[in-house]
Amino acid sequence: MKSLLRGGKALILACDHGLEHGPKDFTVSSINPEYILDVAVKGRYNAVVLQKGLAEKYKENYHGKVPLIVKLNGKTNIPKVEPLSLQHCSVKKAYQLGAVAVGYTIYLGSKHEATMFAEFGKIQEEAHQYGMGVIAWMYPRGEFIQNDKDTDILAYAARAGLELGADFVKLAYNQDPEGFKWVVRSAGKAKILMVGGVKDEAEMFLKHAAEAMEAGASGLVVGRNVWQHPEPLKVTEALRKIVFENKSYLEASRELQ
Ligand code: FBP
Repeated sequence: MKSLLRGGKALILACDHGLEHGPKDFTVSSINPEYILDVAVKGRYNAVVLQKGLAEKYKENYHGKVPLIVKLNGKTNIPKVEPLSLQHCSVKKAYQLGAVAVGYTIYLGSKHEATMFAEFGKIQEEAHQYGMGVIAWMYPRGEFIQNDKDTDILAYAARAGLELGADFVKLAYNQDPEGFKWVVRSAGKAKILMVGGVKDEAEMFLKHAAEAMEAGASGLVVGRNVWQHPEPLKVTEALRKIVFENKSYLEASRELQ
């Protein structure tokens, strides 16, 4: 299987928000996918996450410059219903686009979780046959989830990702360094990647990233906290210090000056 990791760690840039949230996440600059792909290349990210449409139309902006992860499902945030996200891109298509891995969101706890489990199961087997890694976006969501950052529910999400065959489980940091160690432990040999989330004050985001890494995460898949920042490459360098050099968030924060 092609490795996403460098020295056992990964810093991945996500740009699948146009489908998930719509253009409101972007500025006049970042509405152009070329802007974010330029950050992915110049920031030496381990990979960039794209939906099929961007992967096809902007190939010249990433191909041979930064590895590709294709997100195979996705939904909008318009219907206020129990979350369900279904596959819209095949594993074969991701392979033809040159992807090193595929991503798939599972809304753990949703009334529709069984549908996503079944689809993910097929994707996982096919992706491994093609030699591609599999990243499960494990998001506890829906009317039965009271607190999606609860340590027990995140640990459950991590474990479910392992049981379902994910190589990487991407989930939110619960802002509890001790509790997050249990989340990481629950994932066993599946590697935990921290979700970036809604844009935070940069130093606070770096602090949480450093805590998650100290608790045993293998890296981050980050979007808005990088490309919504006016200096995305400075945030990237700070994150590189934390992920690849084990620096403290205070030391890493110097990159922001
Ligand atoms: P961010 O770092 O911007 O949070 O990106 C990670 C991500 O999982 C994206 O891949 C995805 O589009 C988005 O967050 C989903 O966000 P939401 O929390 O609204 O479901």
